[in-house]
Amino acid sequence: MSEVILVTGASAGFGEAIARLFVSKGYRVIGAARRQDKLRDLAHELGERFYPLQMDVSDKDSVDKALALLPKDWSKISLLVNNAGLALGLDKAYEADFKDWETMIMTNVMGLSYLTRKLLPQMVAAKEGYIINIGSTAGSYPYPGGNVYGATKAFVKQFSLNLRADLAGSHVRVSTIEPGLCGGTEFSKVRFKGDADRAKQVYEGVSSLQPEDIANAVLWLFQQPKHVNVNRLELMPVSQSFGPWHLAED
Ligand code: NDP
Ligand code: 8X3
Repeated sequence: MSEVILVTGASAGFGEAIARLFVSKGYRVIGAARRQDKLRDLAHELGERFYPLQMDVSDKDSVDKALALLPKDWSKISLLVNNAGLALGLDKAYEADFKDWETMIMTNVMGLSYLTRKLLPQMVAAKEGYIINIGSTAGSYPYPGGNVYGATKAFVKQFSLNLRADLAGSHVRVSTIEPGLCGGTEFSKVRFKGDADRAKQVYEGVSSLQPEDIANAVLWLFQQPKHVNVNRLELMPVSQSFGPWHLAED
């Protein structure tokens, strides 16, 4: 039986690309997300090496119940990819919607923490396993309107480093992948609440990263020798770079 990876947010974007790539390489993939229809379509396409698992990562009960439903031969997970996440809005902090902040924190911070806490004990007991968390350049570099989204991704980065400290000697690996601008996903459509035109403008005229680039990074990390731990992997499209200091007039 081939190794099992669990990827959250498998119904779109990075998660879907990760599922496709790992199945094509012979692994078995549990794909988790809320939208069952999307997971079913993917299961239809990918066949018996893909196991669709409906869950809302922001709801601990939903995570617990979904994981409890896994058949025994799918329950030893070699790699957890905490990918489910979202940005909502691009408003300044003094104008942003509290509900959006709560949803981002519950999904990007608590969702990732629930899955990690649930699956770590079996990895520690087995003295092997790997957790790859999807952070973002937004967790390192601030931008206007990035307020809580960027802060949730800073959490992802620091939580992952702190996990490394707790897991020393356990042989369990932890990495963060921190991508910059990446097109070909639903990310901006979700951020702009379904405004497809505004979402499209984000990527116009730029060769942005693509979901397959992130999937390749996940596979590369997973296939490194077991004594190697890449702590952080930051990726940007070549056309993305840094802004100068911003000085506001008094
Ligand atoms: P998409 O919007 O295309 O995909 C997000 C996935 O997360 C979907 O499958 C969605 O599934 C799932 N998801 C969202 N909320 C929940 C929830 N509560 N429970 C379970 N699943 C959930 O975005 P991307 O693929 O672009 O983003 C994936 C990750 O990468 C995110 O964490 C994002 O912050 C990060 N990222 C994205 C970048 C980009 O430029 N695109 C750059 C850097 C990081 P469903 O709606 O079916 O539940
Ligand atoms: C997504 C990249 O720059 O839109 O994490 O925040 S960005």
